[in-house]
Amino acid sequence: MSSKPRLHYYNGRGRMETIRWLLAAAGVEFEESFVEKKEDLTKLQKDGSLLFQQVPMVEMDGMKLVQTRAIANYISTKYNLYGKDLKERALIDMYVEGMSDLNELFVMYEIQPADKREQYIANTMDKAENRYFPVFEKILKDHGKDFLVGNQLSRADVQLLEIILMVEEWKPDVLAKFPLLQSFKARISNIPTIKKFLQPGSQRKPPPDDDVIDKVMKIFLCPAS
Ligand code: GSN
Repeated sequence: MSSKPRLHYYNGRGRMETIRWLLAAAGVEFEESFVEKKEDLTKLQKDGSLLFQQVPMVEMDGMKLVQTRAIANYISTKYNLYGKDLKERALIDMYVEGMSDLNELFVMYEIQPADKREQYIANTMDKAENRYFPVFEKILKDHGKDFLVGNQLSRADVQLLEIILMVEEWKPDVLAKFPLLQSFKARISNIPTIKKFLQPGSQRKPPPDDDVIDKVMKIFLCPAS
């Protein structure tokens, strides 16, 4: 039997992408079972695999883990991406919760009606540029180290890089005003496990296209027939 974690989700970013990033950063190989249609979700729900009838779900270490935050916390703790003490962990939690709020806007993009998407993304970019990125630029400046917290890689660094790259897909020059975020991006992208994840052919998912959005709508939003 395989001992690799198995990720159950649709073949797109959504809430699972951060989990993929954290495992990849930790150098952990994983397998994926894609929920392709409503029946795949119904099957997982009926066989009792999903505590709250929802994905993401990750099978690892003999558990069927659900709830994105709980999964990310477990992986971060297990692979030493969660700071060296309680205070570092508190900082990481604050930073990561801010990133999650921004990330959630991208997750929700996938369920916006077509005629609302342009305005929705403009609002999201405004939040990134004027609320969140200035905060992380300042944190790097005040801390004066290579990483957001302490002196070693944490989930905060991994999740910030994930979100920077996502925002850049919509606005390539978004870091122009943020020199420390530019050097942070270069530095963290160059960590071998992360560099590998950024190569084509990795399990990193592309931005959602119309097909993925259509599939997500059919699996999660349409009532079962
Ligand atoms: O963060 C979490 O894992 C949960 N608090 C929310 C998970 C969730 O909303 N899952 C949806 C899929 S949309 N994005 O991940 C889901 O599985 N819905 C199916 C249902 O029947 O509720």
